[in-house]
Amino acid sequence: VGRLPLIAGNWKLNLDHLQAIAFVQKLAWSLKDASHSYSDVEVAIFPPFTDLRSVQTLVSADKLELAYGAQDVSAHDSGAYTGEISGAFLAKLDCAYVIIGHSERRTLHNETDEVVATKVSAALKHGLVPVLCVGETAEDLEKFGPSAVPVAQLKAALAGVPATANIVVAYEPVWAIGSGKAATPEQAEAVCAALRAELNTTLGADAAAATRILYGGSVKAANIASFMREPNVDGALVGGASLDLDEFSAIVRYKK
Ligand code: G2H
Repeated sequence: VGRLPLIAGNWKLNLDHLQAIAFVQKLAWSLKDASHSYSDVEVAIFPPFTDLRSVQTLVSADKLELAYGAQDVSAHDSGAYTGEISGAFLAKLDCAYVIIGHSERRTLHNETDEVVATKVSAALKHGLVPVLCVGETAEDLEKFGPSAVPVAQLKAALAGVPATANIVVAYEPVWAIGSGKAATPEQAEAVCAALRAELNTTLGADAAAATRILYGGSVKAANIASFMREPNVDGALVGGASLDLDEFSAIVRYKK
């Protein structure tokens, strides 16, 4: 279908800037290893804010084919917002992406659909591609079935997003995050297909065809290929396994 698969590593609150430098150097070395080539996959990492300047320096100095972004962004550009980081600052560090609405932020930082929508607009305004996370809890799943909550979260986040916007959607069932219990490929495909149908309704056929939809939640080298075989899964958002160099390299080199 012409969508370039994206393998994205969400480091969460792990690896300080010195550890990030060592990790990115080793990752770059591993990805360049010609005996284990991979192709037609975009690789992105999402380190903590304080690592981004170091990552920018490494990527630009060594011309690495490695995209990166932040794990959150402020809805505001500047001003009296203690502790916030704006999209303008991230853009200056050459971030391509920013994760928005991760379930850990929705739950631990009370981010509502309205906040998420404002952050999506803020990211787009600064030329960042939002990696918009949606997903249902185990309770939602029981109450509303598999697609209702993720689709509603997507719909809410798209308010004010133009049809031509470049966004990535990540479907992360909350019950599969960090639990070691991934969704089945069939479950992931069903929700990703429903999300694409919503993109089609809200943004139109071109956006639905072009937008990458990732699966996230306990992705590892042993299960990545099974997800990538599904027609509506265009990549993965990887948490725990993205911190293990060999595991992450193996995920990037998945064979369908
Ligand atoms: C979901 C995922 C990364 P993990 O949070 O966004 O983490 O792969 O550890 O389940």
